[in-house]
Amino acid sequence: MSMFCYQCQEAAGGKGCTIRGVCGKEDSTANLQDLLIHILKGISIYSVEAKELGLKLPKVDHFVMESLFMTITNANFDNDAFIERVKEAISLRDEVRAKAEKTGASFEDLYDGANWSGESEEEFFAKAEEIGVLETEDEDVRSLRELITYGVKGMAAYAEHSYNLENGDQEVYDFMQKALAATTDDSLTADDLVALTMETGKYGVTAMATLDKANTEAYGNPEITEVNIGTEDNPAILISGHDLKDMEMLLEQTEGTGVDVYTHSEMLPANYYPAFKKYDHFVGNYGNAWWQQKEEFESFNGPILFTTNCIVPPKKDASYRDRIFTTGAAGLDGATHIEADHNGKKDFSQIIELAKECEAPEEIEKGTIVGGFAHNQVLALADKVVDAVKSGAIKRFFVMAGCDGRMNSRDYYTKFAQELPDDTVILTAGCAKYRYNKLDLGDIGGIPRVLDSGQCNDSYSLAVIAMKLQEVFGLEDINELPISYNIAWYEQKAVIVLLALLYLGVKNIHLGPTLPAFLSQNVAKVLVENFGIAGIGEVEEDVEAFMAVGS
Ligand code: FSO
Ligand code: SF4
Repeated sequence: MSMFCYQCQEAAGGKGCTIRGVCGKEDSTANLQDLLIHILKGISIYSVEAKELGLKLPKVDHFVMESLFMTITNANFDNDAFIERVKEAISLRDEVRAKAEKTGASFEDLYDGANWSGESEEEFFAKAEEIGVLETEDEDVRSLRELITYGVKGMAAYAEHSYNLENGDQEVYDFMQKALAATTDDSLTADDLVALTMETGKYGVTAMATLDKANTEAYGNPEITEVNIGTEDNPAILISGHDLKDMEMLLEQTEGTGVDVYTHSEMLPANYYPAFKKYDHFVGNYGNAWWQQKEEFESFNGPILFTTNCIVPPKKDASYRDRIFTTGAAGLDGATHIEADHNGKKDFSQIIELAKECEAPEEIEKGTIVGGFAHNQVLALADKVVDAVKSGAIKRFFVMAGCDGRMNSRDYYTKFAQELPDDTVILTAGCAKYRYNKLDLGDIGGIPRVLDSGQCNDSYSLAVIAMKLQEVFGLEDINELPISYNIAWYEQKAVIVLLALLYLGVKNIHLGPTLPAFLSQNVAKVLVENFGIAGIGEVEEDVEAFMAVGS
């Protein structure tokens, strides 16, 4: 079986994975994911038309969103889950087509994904050989179609978290389907697709703003917090991923059971929310970014709950293999998946029971790290920050949001943070922070030099902060601010964050450790010429070049 995937930063050889994913994705899983996307595009062709005729399709909205999320890098490695999804997708597609036709729509010369049907696993695998990313022959059109699709995947992840908090966004659902359908339209020119890429950024901003609202309405505004990174003596559960609703349910259900809760990787920012701080058994954060899970899950000793990516498939002899649970869009062959009931409630009792039989976590470090600088907290300190900029105490801000990853070249970001002059402040979000959040970089008049606003979706907070500073300083253009952007990317949520920043007018973003494999030379050229997108180079030269801007 062959495969082709180039959606993340680890794409083999900087080109694409063709035998097995560097992420651990099997060729069979990659093929099922491609087939699912193929049918989702078919569903979208019908749903766009049906919605124009006035139909409401909440089932489609949720199905398309959740399915997109399942195909994100490191989210789901469970073939059975994808086989089931493809079957459901085919039946939902046919249902939507029938509904649209009843309302008067007619369809001709349709995209294959809008017509093709199969029932068995064998048929699915045979079909998957014919479709996928490479079926678009023109390299530039393919590049733009994939850039849009990956942006929409990232958007779907954020929209799903909002949905779980009963904060849906109809325009975001509609756009995801419109964009998927547009990637099948051969009449669209490269210019049309560039315009659609920008529109993807626009809806990315909406999706992140909605999630910010959903999270803060439910759990309060993140506040400055010293997060414990040591351990206690009780058995415990480690929760990873991004879904705060899952976090809430786990804390509620573990209360009074004698089982503690720790966050891992992207769940760290849960520690900053007032609603979660009230739980005494919520001890703190254990370990580092997702890619260090193999060692850290061994020493944690207790069960691990993945609410989203990033999962690293465990080795066959990994001691923690049987301690892994997944929920939502996450999935792993052999792990127990916890489904929500029809009210969205999840029963985590089997995880809690398992935890009680496990040893307490082994302490791997001690101390605290500071975070919680989302927009509300930073704006509460606005006078102090503005004064520090006016007096020259803060010379420049560096937005270093995004992802961490296992490539050695990501050392660049640790060294870059160390090399930055003392009169600079790092604004971060996402798991990228683990490259420098335990370095003691000090503070500037009480303002820490690393301000962590939260998860990758909280990059939205960084944009709000920038827009507020623009207003305070009375600047016409956001790019006149003393802010540089040196962003680390890994998967498709970082793609939507990037497109959102471009939509907001941010220019000269540096992206590393490598540029996306899915950017063709011509598409990369458009991004360089219109937005000043650049890669990274050597640490010292880059720091010097960034500091020279505007001085
Ligand atoms: Fe990281 Fe993984 Fe948040 Fe991503 S844990 S890499 S961009 O899933 O979503 O930052
Ligand atoms: Fe390769 Fe990334 Fe695709 Fe995994 S998600 S198969 S590492 S390009």
